[in-house]
Amino acid sequence: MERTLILVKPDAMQRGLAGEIIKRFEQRGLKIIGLKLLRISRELAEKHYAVHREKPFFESLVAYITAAPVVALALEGSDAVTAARATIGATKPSAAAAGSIRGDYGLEIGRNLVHGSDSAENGALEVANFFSEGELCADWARDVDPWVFE
Ligand code: DAT
Ligand code: MG
Repeated sequence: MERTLILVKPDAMQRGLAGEIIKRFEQRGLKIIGLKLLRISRELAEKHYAVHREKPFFESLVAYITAAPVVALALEGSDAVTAARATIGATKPSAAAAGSIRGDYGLEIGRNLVHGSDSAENGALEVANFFSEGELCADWARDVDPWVFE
């Protein structure tokens, strides 16, 4: 089972889309093992987006992700990273497929509503950056699991 970190970004929070966004991952069958509301600190934002540190958009990216509280979700499932990124849609919302979160609710790259980890390795690292082990319910089994996971 893979883990992925999802962030409902500040624009989605301001627009009242947190429930809608969480619902889509839940309905897909991904298992919620962590969920919280937090205001991302500058320090955590810089760590989370460290790979983009040298990019021209880094400062605006940090300002955006720290501008309002976010909902952080830790999800688990088979192929969770790929599945979640398909549900999220392409980075640039104007080009994201209709039916994806970004394709249904977004237009601009700097207001793309949601984050999802890009590899299984980063999924595990990012979940650990946002949740302590004690904050995760890592071992709960859903009655429906045999009907979601073969
Ligand atoms: P994703 O969020 O789809 O994984 P990413 O990891 O490449 O995309 O980039 C992280 C965020 O940085 C992305 O959600 C929006 C912003 N971003 C990426 N490329 C950008 C660009 N060319 N101009 C402005 N913002 C950009
Ligand atoms: Mg990314």
